[in-house]
Amino acid sequence: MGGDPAPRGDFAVLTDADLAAFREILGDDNVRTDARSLDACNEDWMRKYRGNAGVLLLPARTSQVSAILRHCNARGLAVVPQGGNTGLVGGGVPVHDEIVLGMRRMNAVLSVDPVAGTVVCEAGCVLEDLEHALNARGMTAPLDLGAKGRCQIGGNVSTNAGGLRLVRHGSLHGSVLGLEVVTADGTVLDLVRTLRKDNTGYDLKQLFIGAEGTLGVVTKVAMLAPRKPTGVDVAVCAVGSFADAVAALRDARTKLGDCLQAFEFFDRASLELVLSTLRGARDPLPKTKAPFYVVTETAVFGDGSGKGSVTHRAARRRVRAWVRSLRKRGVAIDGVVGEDAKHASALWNLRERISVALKHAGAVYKYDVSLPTERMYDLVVETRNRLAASTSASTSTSTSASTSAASTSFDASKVSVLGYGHLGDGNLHLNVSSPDGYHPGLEAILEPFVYQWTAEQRGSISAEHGVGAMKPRELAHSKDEASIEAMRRVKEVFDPRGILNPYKVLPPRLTEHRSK
Ligand code: FAD
Ligand code: 2HG
Ligand code: ZN
Repeated sequence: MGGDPAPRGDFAVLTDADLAAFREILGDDNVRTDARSLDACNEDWMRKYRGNAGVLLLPARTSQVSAILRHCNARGLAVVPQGGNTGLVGGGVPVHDEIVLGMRRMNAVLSVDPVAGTVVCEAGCVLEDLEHALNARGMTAPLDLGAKGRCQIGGNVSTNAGGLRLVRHGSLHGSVLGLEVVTADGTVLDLVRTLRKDNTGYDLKQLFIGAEGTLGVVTKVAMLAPRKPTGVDVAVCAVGSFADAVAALRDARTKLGDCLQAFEFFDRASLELVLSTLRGARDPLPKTKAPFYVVTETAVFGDGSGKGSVTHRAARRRVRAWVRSLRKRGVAIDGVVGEDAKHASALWNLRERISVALKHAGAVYKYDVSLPTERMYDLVVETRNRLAASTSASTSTSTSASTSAASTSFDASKVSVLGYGHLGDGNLHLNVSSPDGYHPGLEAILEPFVYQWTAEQRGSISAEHGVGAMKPRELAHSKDEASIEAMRRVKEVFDPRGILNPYKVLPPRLTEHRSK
């Protein structure tokens, strides 16, 4: 969990006068202090991080966000912006008693332009609701993730969420065209534009994409909304090694080319967990017990009547032929292509719902890393080896740091190490599932090992989930000190009193460490 939580900063404590000021801005109903509201906003999706906020504020307009921040900044009250609270690094919940600013009432889709292929919406719009609104106009959102039923566009932008179709759409740094942001003192930055081209100096919006609520509160988002495919095909192939999974990716890039929307993988341990945990999940290839599986999604556009356009039926034939050719050349052991939308969605679920299956299985240590594609799975193997070594060492008399921690008693035989992720993006999700709960001995085996190993490969310790409360003290594994210092100076520009999402993203300065 990245060690002990950061000590509380020198922020003001919430008073009745503050609550009265918030009621003046929002009305009584939207200043929540009841146990139910506070429980829900104080704890994260994984139930790993828990804060102690005394109030949840629910603004409905940018002017209200601005008035709230103006008050908090003047008073020195810390604030954590919260979207759908599906984040996986503890960024969206308080660490201590920060005020929670929930964005769910700001959920309108403001405009859709099918000709330009753009959409403008409020930050609290749930991704799936936006997707439905766009689908009705023959369009789609430029990202998709397993949390779509709950996560919000503002949260997606603030984490620079990657998701399942980054292979097609690229990152939000490219898809977001404009933002409206309220900075710490209540200043509203109107950066909402739907222009494709706008070279008028510094591209300020980029700073807020992936800032995890530490620089400002995102209130509106303008982004690209590509054409919705007229048909998609999902295939799952069983492969005999991770090298074959990479070979299949290489092959897909050349043979499926522009149609490729997603290229994902999961290992046997992930499949078994999903099959044993989620109701209705079925082995896609029951005759094969493969160590790895790859999932592809391909899209077809148009109805086949235009020049160069193909029908969905022809596109599906092409995918089937590709899967056959992988088998013939020994790259894949077996493969299946979704017969219809229901079958395709069942295949996707095997990959998309691994996180949900893990949640059912108990506590989980999550590592979300970018690595050179060929070496991605080595981290999973090395983590398993390390765990196995610590188990055997803990029964002997060894006194190494990790061993002595481990021997303080967690049952390593119950711990499982899973590897899956966005193979097409070089993004591994290493998950270590511990049915008996979080344990300092287990954590000592995993950290800082995972971060150091990733840094040695010049990878990133956060590919897509962000830094949050989990990794500020690990940031130096992916950024040099000069870059971290530049980030601190940017923070001072937009939030000089440091009230916005303190304890997240930026590591404390060494002097701050010493003085505490
Ligand atoms: P929250 O969790 O509420 O907040 C996340 C961060 O953004 C916090 O730091 C918060 O302070 C800040 N924030 C939220 N809203 C605002 C705002 N309006 N203005 C400023 N700051 C704000 N992530 C991926 O990248 N790819 C995936 O494939 C993926 N799959 C997931 C699957 C599941 C089942 C789950 C539970 C999570 C998954 N995630 C994934 C992680 C998570 O869904 C994303 O990080 C998502 O973008 C978070 O959105 P949210 O609205 O829930 O934000
Ligand atoms: C995914 O790709 C998400 O499924 C979640 O990013 C990954 O839970 C995780 O580790
Ligand atoms: Zn992911």
